[in-house]
Amino acid sequence: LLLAAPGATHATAGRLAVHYQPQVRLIDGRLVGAEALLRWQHPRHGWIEPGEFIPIVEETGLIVPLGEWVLRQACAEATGWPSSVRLAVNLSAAQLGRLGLEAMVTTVLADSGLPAPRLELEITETALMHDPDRALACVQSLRALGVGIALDDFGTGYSSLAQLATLPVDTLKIDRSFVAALGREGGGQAEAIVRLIVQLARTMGMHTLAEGVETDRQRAVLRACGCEMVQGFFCSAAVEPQALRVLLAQRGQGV
Ligand code: G
Ligand code: G
Ligand code: MN
Ligand code: NA
Repeated sequence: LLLAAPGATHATAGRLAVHYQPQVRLIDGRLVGAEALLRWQHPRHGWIEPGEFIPIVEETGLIVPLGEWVLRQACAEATGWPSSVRLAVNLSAAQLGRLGLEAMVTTVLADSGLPAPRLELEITETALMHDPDRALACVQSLRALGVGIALDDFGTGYSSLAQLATLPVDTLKIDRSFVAALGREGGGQAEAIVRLIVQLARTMGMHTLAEGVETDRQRAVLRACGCEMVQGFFCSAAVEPQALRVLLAQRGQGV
């Protein structure tokens, strides 16, 4: 993996690339954003999903330079998108705890020319709870730059409602485990939870985005629940930058 890292030239390690998964607004089907997702193209094993290597990268601390590289790539790419399309980038817990994150984000935005409000940084509930005070200060400083904050995998962590109320979060990303159960036998409980999350988000002035939407049935239930945006295989898997540009040209006016 080290040999696949940016700047390395070892021929057999393959290369890292950033792919983009569309985020679609339910009321009009418009493509309103895209999440940057790291991919490792291995010469023999093909595309390797980050779930398989991000944990290792986090253990070694390599996630800090790699995370910066992803942000740079993605911000540069997003400057070519219509201004109505936002870019979402994942931050790991290790990045969140580091001094200098705010300066790094400021520099990358300035270098790319991407306006801060077009960037949304995704933080998992778990990463926030690791050191809540520090995370809160960090999130506040990022928001002061004008960057949006999304709470990733929401509903799977243990953040209390009191903590949520103090967090300056723009978007709740409803975890795919709830979405997977929607429209299925016994999916009523998941639907009730989704409704509660949407209500909670509204009360706190946050947007809602459901992840892992795979079927039209799920999309319809989510819409009925008042969820604003969806992301998942039903709309599109993460695609290469060029393919996203094609989607934006074709479907930017409605999917
Ligand atoms: O694409 P896949 O489902 O395999 O992604 C698995 C996990 O890897 C997801 O939780 C996703 O948030 C994370 N991930 C993907 N790209 C990045 C990245 O650039 N930085 C960080 N920190 N996590 C990422
Ligand atoms: O945790 P995070 O949301 O950052 O992870 C995003 C990952 O989820 C991506 O790596 C992508 O491969 C995966 N993913 C995207 N859409 C779907 C989907 O509809 N179903 C499932 N099971 N996984 C998805
Ligand atoms: Mn994410
Ligand atoms: Na997620």
